[in-house]
Amino acid sequence: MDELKRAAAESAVTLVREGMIVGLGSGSTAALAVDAIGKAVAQGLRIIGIPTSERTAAQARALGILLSDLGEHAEIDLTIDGADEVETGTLNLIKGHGGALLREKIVANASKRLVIVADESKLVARLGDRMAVPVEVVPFGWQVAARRLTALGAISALRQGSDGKPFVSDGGHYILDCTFAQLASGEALAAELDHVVGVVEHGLFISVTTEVRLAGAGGVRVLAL
Ligand code: A5P
Repeated sequence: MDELKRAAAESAVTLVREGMIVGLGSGSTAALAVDAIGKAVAQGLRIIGIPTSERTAAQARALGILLSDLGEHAEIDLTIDGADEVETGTLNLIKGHGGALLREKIVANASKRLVIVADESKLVARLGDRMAVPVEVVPFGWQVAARRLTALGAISALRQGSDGKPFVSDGGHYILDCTFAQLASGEALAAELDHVVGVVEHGLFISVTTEVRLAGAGGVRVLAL
């Protein structure tokens, strides 16, 4: 599995060019892309990275990748990130099982190109087939948001950290992992989640993917609309 992730990640890194502003994704597959960018930087490539999490920022710094932020660079040339699910046909995504969905979505929306790297186990016929939808909520009154999500058909679980306490995102928020018995349309659900008070952001990434580099036994396939 790691070799598939590496193949997808390295294939996407071939798109990185001298002088680019590059969004650096989060999660185990994106981390392999950051490793590969780090190697290229060590060999002289000059790029500026915009990290999507504190963890990725620490990894990138350790590899000598120059970092900046969206205040300095509001437009990103290329972002390479992972996904929890990729929907066949739409290339819509579920992201956020690593807990970085808010910064990932902001960086994705600031990017001219979003290239998703994944092994083929992430490809699904419909979003929600295998994974819950992570929903990031403000800790204050999170139960109110949870009740509204239940009314929308979700079975929600407050994500726990390894210490048994609620997981806290880089932005200081909680995450509710929401399972929907029938998720007819990711797009329609995303529009509903956008209006729940207390929800900061959700892990449905609609119409933002430029291409997916999907690794399987036969090699790396490029999926684009
Ligand atoms: C991080 O918040 C996520 O969106 C990740 O991109 C996603 O969970 C994929 O991670 P893996 O590459 O580790 O499966």
